[in-house]
Amino acid sequence: MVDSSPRQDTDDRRFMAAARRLSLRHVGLTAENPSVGALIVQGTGDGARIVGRGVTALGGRPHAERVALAEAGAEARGATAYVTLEPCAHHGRTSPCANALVEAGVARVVVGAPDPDPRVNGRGVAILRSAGIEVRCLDEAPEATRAFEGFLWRLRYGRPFVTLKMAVSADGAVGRLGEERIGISGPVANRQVHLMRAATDAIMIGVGTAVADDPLLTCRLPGLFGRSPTRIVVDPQLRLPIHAQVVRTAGTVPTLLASTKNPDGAEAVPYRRAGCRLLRIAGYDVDDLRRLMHAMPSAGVQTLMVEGGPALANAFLWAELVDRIVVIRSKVEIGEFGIAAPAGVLHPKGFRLARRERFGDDDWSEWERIEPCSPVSSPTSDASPPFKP
Ligand code: AOF
Ligand code: ZN
Repeated sequence: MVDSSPRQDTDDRRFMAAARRLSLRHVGLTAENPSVGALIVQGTGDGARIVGRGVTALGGRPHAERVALAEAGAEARGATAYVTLEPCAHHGRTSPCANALVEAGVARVVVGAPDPDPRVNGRGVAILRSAGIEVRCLDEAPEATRAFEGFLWRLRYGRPFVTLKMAVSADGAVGRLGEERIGISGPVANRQVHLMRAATDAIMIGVGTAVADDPLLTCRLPGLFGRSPTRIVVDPQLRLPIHAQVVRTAGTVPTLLASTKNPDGAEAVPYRRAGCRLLRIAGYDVDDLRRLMHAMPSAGVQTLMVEGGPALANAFLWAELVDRIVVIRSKVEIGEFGIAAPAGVLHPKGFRLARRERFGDDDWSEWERIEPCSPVSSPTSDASPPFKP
């Protein structure tokens, strides 16, 4: 790392934070490509001026640096570029971003996080340095990678980044036995959940929740319906009612059923006719869940929200497949026949509190995994308990 003066350090952190905010705009909209932010800045301190800004374009191309350099034009010469991810070093539809920065005459590049893509992986920084450009790689803070954690998880672990979300009543319940959906979280927290859905590739629930609650699982914030993620129902025996909301709307919002049944078999036909896709699972123990997770990237899923059912939640926790837990504690009391929240959600072990907010009457806390997860893993052969979705 290149030493930098305190003043330069202040500039670097300030502009990197701005580049990160910019990158959030296209999260979930750049296919398997990460949403990257780039700023081109002339001058320092009070005299600093942003002359170019870019975020990875919708669909993943052009890359952020290209967009920012195009805006900066000749003003890129001698400037500092802030990029949230190491500039690429491979030839795609265009030449590498690292070369584009060199050609534009940028003097300094500040990088927010290394790119683990084997085609890049340090080569981007090497191209810059060998052209005499000063490169500073900022220490990787948790917020550094938030905009592209799904991309990182696909490359590092071969599975999506998994967020487990649960609304828990004041008396520790997630619902009431034998009853349909009970509103536990309030409207303000619910809007936050819908915002999370808009930035997520897929939501997963178990068939038990799909039958009991008949949820729609879309993003219903004004103007954001089109950002609704793929709905995935773990339904080993295909017992989801054909008139369930997720099936009826499968023509407009992608719906995937994970089932042990033959996707081409007779039982699958009505679901397929309704527009659902079927993904075959061998069974429904924890190893099958791991296998299912490893099949997700090729189904276009790099970020996954697990939204339903204590059984599914427990299975994910048991399998150590949870990367972030979002717990919404409400003041509502469920009382008799309450379905207890998983202990791993009430007292997350191996997680640290990363964020805490008050949304309306609800307490919202986000817990992030402390230990890195195991490397790209195939499922273990240890016997693991089955889960009943
Ligand atoms: C950058 N800037 O804005 C993004 C980058 O399929 P391609 O050719 O678009 O390359 C995808 C790879 O490029 C992706 O895996 C990641 O390594 C990098 N993404 N790189 O310089 C960007 N989005
Ligand atoms: Zn690039």
